[in-house]
Amino acid sequence: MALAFLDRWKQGLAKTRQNLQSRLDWLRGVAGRRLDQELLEELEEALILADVGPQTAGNIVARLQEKAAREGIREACDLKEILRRILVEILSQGVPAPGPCPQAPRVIMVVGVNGVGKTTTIGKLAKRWVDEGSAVLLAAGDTFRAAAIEQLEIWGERARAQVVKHQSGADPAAVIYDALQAAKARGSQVVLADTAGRLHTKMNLMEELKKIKRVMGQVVPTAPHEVLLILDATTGQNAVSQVRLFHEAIGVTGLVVTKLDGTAKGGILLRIVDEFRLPVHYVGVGESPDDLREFDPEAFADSIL
Ligand SMILES: Nc1nc2c(ncn2[C@@H]2O[C@H](COP(=O)(O)OP(=O)(O)OP(=O)(O)O)[C@@H](O)[C@H]2O)c(=O)[nH]1
Ligand SMILES: [Mg+2]
Repeated sequence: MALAFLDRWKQGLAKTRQNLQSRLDWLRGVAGRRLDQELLEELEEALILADVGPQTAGNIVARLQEKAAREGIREACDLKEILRRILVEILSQGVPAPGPCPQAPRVIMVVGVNGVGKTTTIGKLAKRWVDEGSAVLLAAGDTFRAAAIEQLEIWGERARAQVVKHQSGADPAAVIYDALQAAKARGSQVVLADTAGRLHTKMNLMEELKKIKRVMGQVVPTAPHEVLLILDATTGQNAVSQVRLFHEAIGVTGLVVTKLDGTAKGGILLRIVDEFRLPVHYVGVGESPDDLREFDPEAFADSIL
């Protein structure tokens, strides 16, 4: 892996690393100690404090015990290396990232609560894919928040992607319908559909999202090909209930974790992947167009150890 890339990872995850490191500081002093119950309890506690959550912390310690027993390790000197292997195992699980979609347009529905970075992530993805040569169309499905449509248009210009929009307050499902029709007519390869994070009407957000999903399927029978849930890493444990809510309602296929540059709570990511078996496709490490990284379990594990 390119060194520069690892450096960017490490920069973005500096706070998470500091947090985990300060708590796992004893890792450096454990060389002579026995890998016993007391040590495992200390580790479990450190992991919980780093936002990994009790269930996943327990899982990590159980795996560690199992590996240590199998490999005949009785001393703590190799702890860091075993821990690293376990973190990579956990972060690599879940269904694999979807391959290229043979049927164009590939329709990606982007969801998440308000302010997590949906529109920004759409802009970053659009820029990346347009730069790679794809025709990308953005659907302004958030018709509720003031200025949401303009924000998407700015990203569209920046990324050189087309934008399909209606007026503010219009029916989001109707926007999505038109966007998918336009994508078919214009031969777009990818559609990124923005959605609201909160509604000001009586309609329940989940019902609205289900409706959008149905409408997508009416225009392109296999759509949506992906439902990307955006999570803000700084929300910590709250992200867990968001995953549950969206996954149960509309079936999430993958995650993007934003704002990892500004948080000490990257440990939450371990918990979510472990509990929901959902893959993290990308992470956001800043606000500019290039601050989106493909998720790399090994680099992530290295960054926090
Ligand atoms: N530092 C940092 N800021 C980010 C990142 N991603 C998004 N942001 C910022 O988070 C704020 C909210 O981003 P939006 O993209 O508007 O979020 P949203 O989910 O579309 O919000 P709503 O449309 O209100 O639901 C903006 O100020 C973004 O610049 C990231 O990875 N790092
Ligand atoms: Mg938005």
